[in-house]
Amino acid sequence: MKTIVIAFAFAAIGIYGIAKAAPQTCPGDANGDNVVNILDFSLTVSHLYQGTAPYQYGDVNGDMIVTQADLDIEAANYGRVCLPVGGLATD
Ligand SMILES: [Ca+2]
Ligand SMILES: [Ca+2]
Repeated sequence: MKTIVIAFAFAAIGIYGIAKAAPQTCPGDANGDNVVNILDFSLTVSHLYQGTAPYQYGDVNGDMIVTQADLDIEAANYGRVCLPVGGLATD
């Protein structure tokens, strides 16, 4: 049973890119890939008006619910590309 739960969790991450965004470093980045684009909108819209843990499933403002406010932040930052924490690799 534990293996099934872990496998499901990895599958969910693969499908939705659910990695936690770092709102302080990349506002509007819902899926944590350091780019604000249609994938972030898709993640947020698919969880609209759902409660969640902070900064998960499209909650980019951390208020634990996915709303229009999250979409507004994504829209305001659309196209933003952020450096990953620690900067770029040099080799
Ligand atoms: Ca993103
Ligand atoms: Ca929110």
